[in-house]
Amino acid sequence: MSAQLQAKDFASSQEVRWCPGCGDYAVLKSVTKALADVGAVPEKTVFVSGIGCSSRFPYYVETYGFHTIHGRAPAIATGLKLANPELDIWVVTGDGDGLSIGGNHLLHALRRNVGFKILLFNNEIYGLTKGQYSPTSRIGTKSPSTPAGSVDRPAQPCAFALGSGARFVARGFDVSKNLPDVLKAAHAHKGAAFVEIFQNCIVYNKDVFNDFAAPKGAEDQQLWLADGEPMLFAKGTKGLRLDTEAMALKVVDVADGDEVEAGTVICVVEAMKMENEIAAHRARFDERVDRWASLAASQ
Ligand SMILES: Cc1ncc(C[n+]2csc(CCOP(=O)(O)OP(=O)(O)O)c2C)c(N)n1
Ligand code: SF4
Ligand SMILES: [Mg+2]
Repeated sequence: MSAQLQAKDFASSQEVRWCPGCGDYAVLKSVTKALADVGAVPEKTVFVSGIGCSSRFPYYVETYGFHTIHGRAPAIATGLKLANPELDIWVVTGDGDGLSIGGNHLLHALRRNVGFKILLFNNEIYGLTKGQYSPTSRIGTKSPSTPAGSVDRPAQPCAFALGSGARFVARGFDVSKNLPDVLKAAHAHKGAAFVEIFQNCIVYNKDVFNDFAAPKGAEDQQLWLADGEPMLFAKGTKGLRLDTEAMALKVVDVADGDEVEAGTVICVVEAMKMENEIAAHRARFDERVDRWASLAASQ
């Protein structure tokens, strides 16, 4: 029996061409750690990417890989999964690759719930082509293609994934120590698993995520979801409550750690998903039965 592989065994011998200090290095480290932890088999693992700095990823992992066409990684990964369902497939894409030219392909992979993991490296910019604004750039982003500041409202990758029918949607950021666990949870999911990873492009969009990702003080802005746990953050002093009038989450102070009093929302990821689906199906079925019954009665 072969020995358990370590994270270093999943790092390839290729020369890494990302800029020194790019957040992609940290993501690579988390991915190789997650691969080792889940006992990935290199010859059964494939990384498929499109075009962009992030899409250079397959060169740097010691598995099979395809560096494909701009925006088309989900299509190629779909073919791969159909041809060989046994493969463990990871798609790596960027905010430009996945949401500009490849938005359509991403939507259909999620809608069809094809069994691969999709890692969208969101640096809110086109890194490879020298810093043009992307679909996720914030309003006012100055770039070679928006010299006066962008005016378009940014797309929200996780909202896009949810709207496309994704069953597993998660977020992390490049230097987070929790990222390997997020990746392992995605790996454990059977259908399409979507993970948005905030990634610092130190050359063209430096520190845009500092308000929640900087090493100092930013943890007060982070809320790590755990199944069945209340949504608390800032060392348990703040939580999220559902404002039922606005149907939106709002931040509440959790006085003396009493999350029940504060009405903090509980995260029940798996159970909620199933229950919502069953309830929606049942409601639609009941509605149809009622309609048929009243039609029959009126004839
Ligand atoms: C058909 C086609 N159109 C445009 C390009 C130019 N191009 C290459 S990468 C890229 C955007 C990459 O941005 P993103 O996906 O965010 O990756 P990043 O470099 O930021 O990681 C573009 C527009 C291309 N290679 N092919
Ligand atoms: S341009 Fe930005 S995203 Fe690309 S390698 Fe350099 S720092 Fe990373
Ligand atoms: Mg990008």
